[in-house]
Amino acid sequence: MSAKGIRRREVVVLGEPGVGKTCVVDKFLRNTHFACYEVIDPIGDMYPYYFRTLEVDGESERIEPLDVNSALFREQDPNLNLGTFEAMLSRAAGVVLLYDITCKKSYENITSEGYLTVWCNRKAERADGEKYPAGRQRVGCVLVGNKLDLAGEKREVRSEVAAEWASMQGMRFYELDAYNREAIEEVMRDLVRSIKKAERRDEEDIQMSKHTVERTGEGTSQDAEGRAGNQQASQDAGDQQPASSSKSKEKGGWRKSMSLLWDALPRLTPKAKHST
Ligand SMILES: Nc1nc2c(ncn2[C@@H]2O[C@H](COP(=O)(O)OP(=O)(O)OP(=O)(O)O)[C@@H](O)[C@H]2O)c(=O)[nH]1
Ligand SMILES: [Mg+2]
Repeated sequence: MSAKGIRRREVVVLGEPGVGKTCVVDKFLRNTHFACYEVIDPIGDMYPYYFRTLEVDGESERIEPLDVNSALFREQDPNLNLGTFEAMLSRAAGVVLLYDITCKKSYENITSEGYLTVWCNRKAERADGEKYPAGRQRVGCVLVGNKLDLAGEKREVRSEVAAEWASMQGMRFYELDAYNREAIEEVMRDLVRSIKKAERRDEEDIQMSKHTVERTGEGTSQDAEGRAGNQQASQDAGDQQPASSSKSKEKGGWRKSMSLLWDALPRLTPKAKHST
């Protein structure tokens, strides 16, 4: 919370290369037109514009978007300090999962590995040491298909398919293009709502688990709580749930840990997911 009572919301715009992350963020922050897009110096040029304050349901929210390339997490470039990007995902209050409606692969990747990457990097406990009963800290999330202006000739991802996936994860879904600042603002407003809901659910879980411990005089298993939470979340639209309580990057590397997580998560892989 800032001095004036305005809450800071660090949000990550996550997506494959070329989906329009920078254009969307730039439009939101500076209202510049993506046709004039050029590579900008993130410190010298972007820094003065790194946040915008929006009114959301009568409250001022300071939104600080960071754009992150989801391909970085699987490329394993030894020259890259992946920790910086993992920290962004761990810290973020919310995530915009962005894909390009003219590129099926960008949709497939963000709704599988991209989304799992978010969960893998969420915190297991709060700063005060209190563990998240669901296994990981929840995150506000929305799914967004960009480049809607090209839908006529080039669409590769049907909106119904993306909408169904988003609804199964309990998140809102939008299609827009980087020309449309109002639509991007609406996405950010909904993301703030999703963030608030995620925070509320985490708090409720913690209170509930304290209550259970007081009543029974003993703790409950972390795994069992995580699974119970997942079942609840799949029935509860508008709420996302941590993917798994095990962060097993150490054993067998990124691909192996991803596939282990994936196997453990049937609810994240609806059969119709990739039938675009
Ligand atoms: N037609 C159309 N083109 C877009 C839109 N958004 C972005 N583009 C174009 O898509 C290309 C990639 O946009 P970027 O914003 O650089 O994409 P990015 O996701 O930041 O890409 P990386 O930084 O390489 O990961 C640019 O040529 C943009 O002009 C859109 O809504 N419609
Ligand atoms: Mg970019």
